[in-house]
Amino acid sequence: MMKYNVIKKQDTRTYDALQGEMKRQEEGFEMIASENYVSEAVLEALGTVFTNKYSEGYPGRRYYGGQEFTDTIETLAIDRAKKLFGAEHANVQPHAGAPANLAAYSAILKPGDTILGMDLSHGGHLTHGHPLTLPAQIYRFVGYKTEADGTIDYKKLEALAKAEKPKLILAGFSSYTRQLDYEKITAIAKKVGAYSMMDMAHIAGLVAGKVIPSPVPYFDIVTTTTHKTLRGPRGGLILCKAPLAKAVDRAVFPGLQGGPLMNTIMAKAVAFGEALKPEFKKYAKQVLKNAKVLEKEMRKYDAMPLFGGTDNHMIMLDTVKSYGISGKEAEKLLDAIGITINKNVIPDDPRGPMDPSGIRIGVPAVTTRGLREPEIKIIAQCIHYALSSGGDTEVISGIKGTVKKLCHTFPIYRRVSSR
Ligand code: DSN
Repeated sequence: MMKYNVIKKQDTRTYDALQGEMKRQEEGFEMIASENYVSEAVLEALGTVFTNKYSEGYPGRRYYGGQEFTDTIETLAIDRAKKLFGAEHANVQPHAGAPANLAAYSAILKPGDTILGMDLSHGGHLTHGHPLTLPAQIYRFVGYKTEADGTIDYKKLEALAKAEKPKLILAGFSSYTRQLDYEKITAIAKKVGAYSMMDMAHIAGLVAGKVIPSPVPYFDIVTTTTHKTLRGPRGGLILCKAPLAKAVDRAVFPGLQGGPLMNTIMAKAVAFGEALKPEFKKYAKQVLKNAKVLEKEMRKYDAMPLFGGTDNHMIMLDTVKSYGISGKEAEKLLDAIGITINKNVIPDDPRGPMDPSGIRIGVPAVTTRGLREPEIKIIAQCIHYALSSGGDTEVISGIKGTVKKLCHTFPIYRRVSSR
């Protein structure tokens, strides 16, 4: 692990905050479904001199000189992304998921066009049409919802598509736990003459590890972040069919962004290289197993996971129904025992997003740390007892001790560096 001695000497305030964050990460379990622990190689790449370089344009077509090594790095990242996902084209420059989505929309749509996307409270994402976002001011979003059993009724989706005549049908989610039927969604898009796009940010690592079906062969465009299950640096990625390559590249630069973050692109190349290794398949498989165990254990405690269970890396719980407390209260109780999760809206949540009815719990990060089925059972027990504790300080401090002990058995960076 890096020592950060120069920062320590030069700037104690930022150094102290860094030490605090390192300790926080080591002594607690990260169970926010969208987070993970990158490898030391990815961390090193983020701190390289590539951060000094301006590289507007694309490999072989840059606006400034001195690009022989940035071109090598970006070409490596592109080639590895294409290989990893079997994609016809990859753009590795989006700074994050939101700009990747906005660039993708602008590559194929005109302002005012209609997009059919998943309703936020049913698992969709802010960038899929929340009224407070820029995309929602540019395009007309119509939401589709899940059914009471947690599935999507594709006949209803088709009827909605026929009525609304979208130019784009958007799949993807940030808090939906079931497998989507890519074939059905893209067939509906074809029927109504719409483009199809999947935001696979949450499940990209599971797709890369080939433990769930890939949307890449089906959709015109697939966007993702690189830092969730994919375990790379914070960043975005757009994959698309060859005929859309030019439009996508133009939409990213100069359409939306300026200079790419070359240190991040190096870290993406490193992470894609890691995801191409056989060990990553094992990791992805274990993520699925751990999530299933978490689901089963919570069921034993009568805390019923939403959407009928999980097919991916996370579960959703209605804490009001299961424990008589809001998602915000649940988040606070779990924070107190050293397990970080996030409060989350549930389908058609009667409560607001700052104090919703549920929580989302994910296992990608703890799986990177080395936790397997027996430890997930302990974690489930800790979660259940904390949520049932009524905030009793003795109970909370007892569970916190158990969590801390388990954390010491599974240090983050010794494990990551040896994988
Ligand atoms: N904030 C991410 C998540 O937690 O799902 C999505 O952008």
